[in-house]
Parts: sequence; structure tokens; C-alpha cells
Amino acid sequence: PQVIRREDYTAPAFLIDKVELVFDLDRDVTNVKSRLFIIANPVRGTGAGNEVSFDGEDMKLVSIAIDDRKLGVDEYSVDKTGLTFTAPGETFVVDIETQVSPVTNTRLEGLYVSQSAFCTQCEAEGFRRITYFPDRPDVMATFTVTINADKATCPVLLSNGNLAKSGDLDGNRHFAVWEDPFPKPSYLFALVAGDLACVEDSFKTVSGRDVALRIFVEHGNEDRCDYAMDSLKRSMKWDEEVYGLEYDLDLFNIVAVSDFNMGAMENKSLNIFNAKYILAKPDTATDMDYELIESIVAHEYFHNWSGNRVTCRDWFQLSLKEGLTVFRDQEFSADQRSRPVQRIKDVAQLRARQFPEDGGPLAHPVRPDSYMEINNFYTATVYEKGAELIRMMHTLLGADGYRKGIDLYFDRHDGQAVTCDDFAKAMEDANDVDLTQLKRWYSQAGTPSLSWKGDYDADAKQFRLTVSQKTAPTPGQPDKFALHMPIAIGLLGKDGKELVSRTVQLTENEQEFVFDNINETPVVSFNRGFSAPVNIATQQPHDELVFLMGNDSDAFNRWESAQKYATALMLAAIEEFEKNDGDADGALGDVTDFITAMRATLQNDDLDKAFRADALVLPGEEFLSEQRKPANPEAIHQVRNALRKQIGTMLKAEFADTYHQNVSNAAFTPDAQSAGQRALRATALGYLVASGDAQFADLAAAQYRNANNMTDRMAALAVLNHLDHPGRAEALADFEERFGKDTVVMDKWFGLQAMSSRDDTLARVKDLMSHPSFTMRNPNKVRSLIGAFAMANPRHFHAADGSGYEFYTDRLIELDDINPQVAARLCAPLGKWAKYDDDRAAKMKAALDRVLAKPEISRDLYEIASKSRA
Ligand code: B3K
Ligand code: ZN
Repeated sequence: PQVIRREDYTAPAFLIDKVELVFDLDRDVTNVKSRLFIIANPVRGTGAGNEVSFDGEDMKLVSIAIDDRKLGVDEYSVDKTGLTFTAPGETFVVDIETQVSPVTNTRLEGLYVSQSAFCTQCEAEGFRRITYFPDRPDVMATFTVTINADKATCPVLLSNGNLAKSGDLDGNRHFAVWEDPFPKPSYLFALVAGDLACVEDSFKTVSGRDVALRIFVEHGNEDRCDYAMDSLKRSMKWDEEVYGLEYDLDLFNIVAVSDFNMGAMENKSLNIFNAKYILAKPDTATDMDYELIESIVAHEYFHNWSGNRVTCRDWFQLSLKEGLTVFRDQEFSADQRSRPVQRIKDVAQLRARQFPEDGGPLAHPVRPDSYMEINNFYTATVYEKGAELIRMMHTLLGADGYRKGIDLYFDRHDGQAVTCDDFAKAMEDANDVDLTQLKRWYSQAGTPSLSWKGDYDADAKQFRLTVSQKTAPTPGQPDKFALHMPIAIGLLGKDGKELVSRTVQLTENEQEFVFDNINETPVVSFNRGFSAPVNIATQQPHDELVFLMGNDSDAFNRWESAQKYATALMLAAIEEFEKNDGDADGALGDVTDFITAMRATLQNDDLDKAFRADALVLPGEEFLSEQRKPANPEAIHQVRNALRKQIGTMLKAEFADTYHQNVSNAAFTPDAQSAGQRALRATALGYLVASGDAQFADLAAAQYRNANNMTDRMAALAVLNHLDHPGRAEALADFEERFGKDTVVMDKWFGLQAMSSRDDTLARVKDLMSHPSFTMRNPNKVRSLIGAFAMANPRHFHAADGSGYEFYTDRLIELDDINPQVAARLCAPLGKWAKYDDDRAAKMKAALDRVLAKPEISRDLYEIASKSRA
């Protein structure tokens, strides 16, 4: 496949002023007429001739006409990637008629059918599967869309913008005309048609305009939209208050569909969502589902400005909209919930997903330099690391300076398609600063590793902190530059009081920072709030970590200290386990000090419950395997379980108290505080069961039976899931009976079984593939059964006999013919072979070779598999 390079960007030769589309919807053959008002780009590159070339894939071209004259076959050329013809002048009108087949579209890009509704997904390059068009984000046009469809099966007809007209047609059909006054790129086009239920509300904007808010769902789900609607209204308000950004149309629609490649899509005024991120009621959704709904609804809404009003010039600039919008949704959630708990979650996620990506064969900069398939670059790096970059700008400029930069950015670029450099320039100009070095975060891949050393001079009452940074080479980038990063530092006295709190600017490879008037040797709280997204190589002594766990005024670093302590203990034990050949308890040795510190956290009623729940969770197996080379999945699993067992045993009485004190008989509410209470109780249950004392498995089974909400039900099932207890089979059977008809809820049931550490897991996963609710055509199903197995069950995925890899590879190959985008996403776990022992590495490489040998492999899967194999 062809490699597309950032440096090759050229402006489009022709622009489109206005697009008029007419859809004649039919499941088998949909006819699309497109009328394009074209003008030559006044700033077109020199040498741009009069050849017009449009993107287009997998369609039938019916006809093309220029200025109302139909072209003969020798006047244009059409191939697998597009359509080319000669421009008759500077301005002209083109009519194109195409046919597409929604019902056979299993890639879920372009126009497809989900359940019985028609819907579209055009980002990044799906519009070219609907009609021939310059399918690139720097071509922005106004769209008028006419939808003709069967009245009975498609009573609801939606597109972007405002409804201009609607009415009946012959043959039991009807039509609707939608006009979007805001020029937009093709990737923001959307169409939905089907028999959907609608939940309606409204929002009064700051300037007093009433906006109608509608959520469309399948019939029967009307009672599951409240939280999404509430989240939408809170997002609209937050964006007005924090960013000064008001909604710009009188209507905002959300549609929830069952078949969707990712979480959701920000199409102008017609957001389309994976139903999983809209539908919730207490007995079907967990607290985590509610949290995700809130943040994704906000994220897509925020794109109305950061993405739609100001969009990307080309796809290399993807983080311009995604990094910024993730930062915006993270801050929204922090304001709606607990700020430190939100930061902990965001960092844990960054470390679990982005750091491994940045340290592996798929490492790429936040602003990539090349790609084969752009869909492969909707990554944790572009999104989450991109958000960290914006967060660092926020830290450097302060809230007011950041806001000045944002105001200038939207002012200057409203209605344009721009670059990451344009964003940084607005920040610079508004604040009169130079961000040249900070901008290296856009171009340099890899996670920096920081070391530090403190030196106290009692005579001078000075504390000197020497900090150094280093970034390991990544594919295509052997040499790394020093990055600019803000490091928030706290110095604590022996009594736990804060002596200093300051943010220093690290710009050199090695740099010294001096703190004056320090009267005692301080304990250092380094990189507070994770002010820079880096690894810290320096190991602090265990007693300092315990001290920070109990005293740091920065809640993030309290959590971080516990994570570091637990990590150090487990890594040492893993090494020991490998030597002593399998005695995990012996390998751990005496962990009383650590557990005593955990007890203090558990019993500290000044800390909020959600925080305590997080602080008591040990770093995960995936995180630990990132720290080991080679990673031994069995050793990691055994050691982590052994430590959990010891904690559960030593703190049995305390956890039992916590469990019983946090029962709530009140009706379920999804607010952060109630959720925190449930989370702490679930953590307690997990440790009680981990202690191995059989009565607690019974307790979990009872919790499952008596639960009056999905959060408590899933918490019980999640611990039973790994046991041989009869309560497990009973609960799983009950779950299936209760929710068997509910596709969104059944994903949890599939996922649990794929994640079980029980020995029969792979056999069970294979069986579940023929379960009536499972289908390889539905991305949620694939992710919950197949994806979870590889990404959340390291022990079985990496089974020494290679059975996990073999099963998984078969699925990737099968899936590639159905949905290449999802297949490519699932391929990444096989790419981590370099982290494993020779035997596993060989098997993983062989698996990648088998993927690469697939006849007619997609560009998507080829890119990931070939880069991973290298
Ligand atoms: N912009 C979409 C993602 C599109 C992914 C295309 N493969 C969702 C989001 O980030 O809001
Ligand atoms: Zn986004």
C-alpha cells in the first residue's frame, strides 16, 4: 500500500462551495445524486493543471455531467480509488450519480444498515464510499441533503443542520430536506433513517436561544436516555462557562446505533453513537458506564467547536481536534466529579494504553509523519498523549493565559481547516511566549524517562534537585531532543507539612533546581498531578513512599506513591518467583509495612471513597508486564494474586467492616459520591474473596442475587468470575436469562467470560462464538469476547503452548474480510512480541506472519501487522 506523508501536503486544486445530495434509500441499492458547485482554488499550487480528481471506492458510477452536459466514457476515467476528469474552467457544476449497497456494507464505513436503520460513518474517509468527492478535511462546503425513503420502515429521516422541508412521495415513500448553513468537510456529513424512538428536551443558551435536544434510540430504550440527555445539557453549559463557546444551531440530535466501529462520532448537529455510550438505567449500566456516557457525550458535543467550527487541514493534524477535545472532556469530568480521582483515572489509562504504544513497534508522534491507513492513527498517542500536550500548555500559561490563547484560536480560525502549528501560534501570540521547545511533543515519539536526585545543604539551607531526562529511540527516530516540560514539585517536612510547592520548567537534558530557605532534609513529592506525562526511573525508599501515601497534599501523588510501592514489591517478587520456581508467597516475603500503609489509606475517612477505592487497587498485570523484560505472564499473575491474598487476609476485619458499612439501601443514583461508595465496597469484596476464605465467595454470590443495580451485580460477578464456586455458574446463567435479549448488556457477559483466569477460559470463549447473541459482524461483540481475551487476559492469551495466539490469529484473519478497521485495531497485542521470552516471541511473530500471508489483506491490517512484525 501507498505511504502518505505529511511533508507532501498540497492545497486542493479545486474547492467546493456547495453540495446538494439526494438519497433514494434502499437496503440493497441506494441511489445517490450529488450536485457540486466547484471553484478553482485561488491559492492552488503552481503546476496544478485542470485535472479534477475525486476520491471514490466500492460504488457504481451511474453517470457524470458537467454544467448539465453528460460526459461520454472517454471524457472521464474511473478506477478503484476514484474518478478523474478535466475542468472546463474556473467555476462549474458537476452532477454525479452513484449506487451503493448499504446492506452488504460490513465495514461500517460510509452508508450502512444497523439493526433496521440506515446510518453513516464518514470519518476519516467514509464519504468516498457514498459518492465521488474530494474527501479531505480542507475542502469545506455547505450541504443540502434530500432523503427519500419508505415511510413505514423509515419514519425518521435525519441529516445535518436544519430541517427545511418534508412531505410525502408516491409509492408509500416520503422525503426530508436538511440544510446545514455551516461549511464543513465531508467527514462530518451524516445521515440516519429508520424507525426510531425519540426522547426530547431543550437547552437555553447563554444568549437566550432555545435549542431542541433529541436522542433517537431503538423502540423500547426510551427509558435509558436520561443520563445522556443530562450529560449533554451539562456539557453545553460547561462549554459556555469555561470556554465561552455557545451552541450555534437550533437543533442538536444524537442517534444511538448498535453497530459502530468506535465510541461515537461528532457529525455536525447529528452525533451518532455506539448505543453502549448512550443507553443507561440503574439495572443495566454500571457506574463506569455512566461515567463513560458523561464523558463521551461531552467529548462529541465539545467537537462542535474544537473539530467542526475549526477543523483539521489534513489528517496528520488529527490531534488538533482530538487532543484538545480529550483535554476538554477530561476537565469537564474533573469539574463534574472529583478532580484528583479523574486525574488518577486519566493517568492510569494513559499508562495502560499510551505508554505501551509509545514504547513498542507502533510508536508514532502526536502529529504523525506518515501513514498507510489513517484509521490506524486514532490512537492513544493522538488522543491521550495529545491531551497531555494541551494540559502542559495549560499548566505553562495558567488558566487565564490558556483561555486567552483559546479565544484567539477560535477567533482567528473559525470556519477554517488548520494545523497544530496554528493552534500553538494562537497560544503564543495571545500570551507573548515562545513554545518552540514545547512543540517538540508534537513531533517526537516515545515516553521520556526522568531521574532525579536531591541534595540538602544544611549550612546554606538549600535543597538542590538535579533532574535529567532521556527518551529512548523509537521507529524512525533514533536521536531524541530534550523536551520542555513543567514538573510540579512539593517538598515536605518531617511532620508532613508542606515546605514548598512549585512548578519548575525542565528544558535541558540535565538541570539543577535550587530551593532556598529549607530548614530540614525534605521528602520530595515529584511530578505532582502528573504534570508531565513521563516515566520516573528514580526509586524512592519505601519509607518515603509510605510517608507520601499518608501526608502528601497532592492526592495524585498519594495514589502514585502507593502504586510505586506496590510495583516495587511485585517486581522484586516476580524476579524471585522466577528463581525459586513458583512459590509466589515465598517470593513476596514480608509485606507487612506495605499492608499497614494500605490499612491507613482504607481507614482514612478524610479521603473520599472513590479515591480510597483507587488507591487500594494494585497496578495491573499489563502494567507490570511493561516493566519486565522478558515479561512472564504466569509469574506476574501469580505474584499479583499472592499479594492480593495477603492484603485480603491481613485486612480481613477492616475490609469486612468497610463492606458492611457501605451498604446502601437508598435508590441508585449515578452521582460521583454514591459511585465512590459502591466502588470502595466492591474493592473490599474483592480483597475478602482474594483472602481465599470461602464464606466471602458466598457473600459475593449473595450480593449478586440481592443486587438492585448493575454496578453491584457486576462487582459480585467480577470476583466470582475467577472462582470454581457454584455461585459463578448460577450468576452467569441468571445474567443470561435476565439480559439475553439486550445486546448492550450482553457484552458484559461475554467480556467477563473472556477475562476469566479459570483454566477453561479459551475453550469457553470458543464455545461462545456460536452463542446466538454473538456475531463477528458487530464490533462490540468482537471487542467484548475476542478483544477482551487478548487485551485483558494476559495469562491465557500468552499461554505457553501458543493456543491463545493461534485462536486469536484465526479471528483476525476472519475479521479482516468483514471489518478491516476493527481487525487492525485488534492486531496490536501480537505486536508486543519483543517483550516476551524467545519461545513466546517466536510464536507471536509466526502469528503475525500468518496474518501477513492472508490473501487480499486489507491496508488497515497490513499496516499494523507489518509494522508490528518489523
Ligand atoms: N472523531 C471520531 C473518531 C472517528 C474514528 C474514525 N476511524 C470520534 C471522536 O474522537 O470523537
Ligand atoms: Zn474526538
